[in-house]
Amino acid sequence: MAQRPYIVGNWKMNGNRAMLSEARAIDRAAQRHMKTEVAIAPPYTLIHAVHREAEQIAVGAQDCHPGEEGAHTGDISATMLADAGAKFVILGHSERRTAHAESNELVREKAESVLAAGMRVIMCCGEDEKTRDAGKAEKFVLGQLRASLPEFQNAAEQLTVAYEPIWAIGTGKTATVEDIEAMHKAIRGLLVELFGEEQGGEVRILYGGSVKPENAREILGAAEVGGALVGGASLTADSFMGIALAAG
Ligand code: G2H
Repeated sequence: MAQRPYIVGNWKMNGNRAMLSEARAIDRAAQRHMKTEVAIAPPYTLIHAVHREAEQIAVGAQDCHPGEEGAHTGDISATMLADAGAKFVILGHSERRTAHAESNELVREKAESVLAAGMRVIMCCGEDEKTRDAGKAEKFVLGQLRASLPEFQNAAEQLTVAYEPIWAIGTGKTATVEDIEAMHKAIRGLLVELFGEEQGGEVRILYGGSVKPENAREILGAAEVGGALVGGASLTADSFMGIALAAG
């Protein structure tokens, strides 16, 4: 059965309690537009508050520690996030792979802890501009995914992949529809190889990188694009739901 388009807001390090009004507005709008699955990943400090208020949208986190508990000052475990109401965790975002030197192995360990805590994984992947210019984007992205993905009992339900070319993140640049389709098809091939035709064929593959209401229809209409991971344009209900409405 085909899954609904999935539009996920990644608030990154933005948002305070005043932003809860945007989360409420997103939730109300999502109740009126059930054709699209809508979710937001606010900073840790807002997860429980959004969870308490939201009736329709799911709330998730932007990262977690791979361990369950212990002497890890400043870290948050997957079980703590689930306890706060999170239903999914974004992992392997390029901003974490770069600024926190996260390896594929560490990302895979984190994914295992998210699954053990009963949550879903949104696994990010993407190449930098140098890799694309060298014609090695597909090889790089598939290698990154292969090394970052753990085993899944039910990949179609537990896993979402987000393809985010690094050079398109927060820059206003977007990949061409042809580039997006080519990469998403290559990712689909890998998912089918890893998880079989039925499960691998149903995993949603999101596009991320400067998605906004103005370009959403074109991007979301591309082959194998199952939704979007949205940063800057998810910070207001108006622009975020503009994207969700374009999805379905
Ligand atoms: C890519 C995206 C969300 P933005 O990082 O993950 O952010 O839409 O601001 O490019």
